[in-house]
Amino acid sequence: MRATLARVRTRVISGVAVLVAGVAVTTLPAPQAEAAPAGVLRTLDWETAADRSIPGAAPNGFVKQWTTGNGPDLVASPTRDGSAAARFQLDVADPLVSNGKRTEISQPDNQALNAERWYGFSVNLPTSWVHDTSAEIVSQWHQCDSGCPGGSPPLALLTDEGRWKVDFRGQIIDLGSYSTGKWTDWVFHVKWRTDNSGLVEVWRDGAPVLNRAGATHDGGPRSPYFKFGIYKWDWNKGKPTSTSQRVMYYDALRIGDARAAYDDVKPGQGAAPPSCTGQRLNAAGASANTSEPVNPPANAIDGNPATRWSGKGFGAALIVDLGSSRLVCGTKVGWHLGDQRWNDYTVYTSVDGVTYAKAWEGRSSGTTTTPEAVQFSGRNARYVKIAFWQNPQNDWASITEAQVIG
Ligand SMILES: [Ca+2]
Ligand SMILES: [Ca+2]
Repeated sequence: MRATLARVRTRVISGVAVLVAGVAVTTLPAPQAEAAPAGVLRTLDWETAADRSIPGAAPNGFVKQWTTGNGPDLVASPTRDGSAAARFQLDVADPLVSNGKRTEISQPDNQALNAERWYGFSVNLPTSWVHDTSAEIVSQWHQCDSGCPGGSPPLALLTDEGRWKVDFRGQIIDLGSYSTGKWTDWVFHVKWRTDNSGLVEVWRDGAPVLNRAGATHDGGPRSPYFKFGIYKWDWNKGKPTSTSQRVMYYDALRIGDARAAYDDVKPGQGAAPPSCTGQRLNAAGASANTSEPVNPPANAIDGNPATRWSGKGFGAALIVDLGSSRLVCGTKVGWHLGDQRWNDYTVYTSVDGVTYAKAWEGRSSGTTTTPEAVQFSGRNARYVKIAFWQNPQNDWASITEAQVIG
């Protein structure tokens, strides 16, 4: 019986091109086939072409709750599994969606009464997820909309004051500090009941962190439905906050029913995420904040060691555009007269070309004109900026070739 219930997902042969932010095109590797065990009602790990509907539309079986033009995007890095994950962004200036500041993907309000459900998913809060005086929800279970008591969601996973917290029917349960720049795995097991037969169990990174028996919601003709993404209620009415933007990643969602077990929905079941390859990534273009007209930025990515970009002064910077976000793990930079003088420089990476993070800082050898490799921890980036500070001979940055390494 269990075998007949198992659903084998469609094998997809080719990769799929995805419109990102209405401009850039990301080409992700080909999705792989997966078999879902009995009891797993839905897997959403963005590894099938059918599920790669964002940012335009919600995946099949879900509802869109984001502002057009600023919804969840697909990214190739970081991923919890396979070759894609969802990136959620919410800005303080975003318009209200469903009466709130939110970027969420929601189940429809059609969940069966007294349902038993397993929810497995993984959340990656990047290093930009700094402490804020204002909390935010990253997953929530909302009471049904019609004929229901209303009010706050009976269950929510949130970040507040640098900590993971669960809001269970108005009781805030502190689960300890959160870590950024890594995936955190979550499994929630809920028996949606209004009497003592209810249950909430929660695991973080495989360890049990919460177990509460008793009623799990306040009633109504249906069980609560699941939503995930970013919801920041203090932004609804302009309450004080110390951030203006939140970005996070989400992957490996599995929703199971009473036939499922922990292992059926836990994250980490899919293919391994991409790792650093050491291979050069193709550049789509180059720009700079200052350039000598005869030595333009494009000369630094033309593959010709005899041509160069030159920019004058402390902070002269070359920016290599990869065309789409990729896993970036290093650079190779060749300096004009690099065998005669060293150069101090900093490598920054950026997803959007606006906000940059430092990836590496140091000094070239001064002993070679061959591009010299530097490595840093892999991160998702479309833009790589090489900022020059000084050399011992003059105040010119002169780069013959700038390569970005995956
Ligand atoms: Ca994935
Ligand atoms: Ca060149």
